Amino acid sequence: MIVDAWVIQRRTDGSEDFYRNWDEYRDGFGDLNNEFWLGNTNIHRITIQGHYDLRIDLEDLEGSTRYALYKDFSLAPEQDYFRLTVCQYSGNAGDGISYHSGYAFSARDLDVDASSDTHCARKFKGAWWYNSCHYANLNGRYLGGIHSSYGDGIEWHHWRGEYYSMKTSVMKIRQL
Ligand SMILES: [Ca+2]
Repeated sequence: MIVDAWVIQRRTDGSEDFYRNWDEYRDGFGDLNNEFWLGNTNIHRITIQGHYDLRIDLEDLEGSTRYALYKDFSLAPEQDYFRLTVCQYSGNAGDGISYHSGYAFSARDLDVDASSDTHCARKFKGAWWYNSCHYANLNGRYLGGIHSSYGDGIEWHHWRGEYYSMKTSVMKIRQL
């Protein structure tokens, strides 16, 4: 049986800058063997082929791991700002992503989030399907554990909160 599976994001060591513009997130960037974003156009094209699960694996600096799993992951086309859809959380990390389902993708140079008075991508130094603003910021700065700035690291609200940046984040999709 051939399993159609893709890693769409990986953070491991801070070697890649993730504070980037819309076009770079659209087209993808980084090193496929290490840190990268696969690209929103690529992800959109993959996810319109069928039903995809999203699995997020997180690791903190103490070596603890957590995961979150969602069904029916898809991204809308670019003209709809790569709007996110996910359903049915399961896992042990807590549900950091349902809050972002239905929202457009914002980047450093494009604010299409749900907050009228905040440019969430700039405030939190990432690019994401920001609502107003986030319960997860996996494209934030690689800050390596506890940090004093608020919410701009690789954050996962329901596990380590907004002052702890993950050691590792991997986002994978898989067609069932
Ligand atoms: Ca805004």
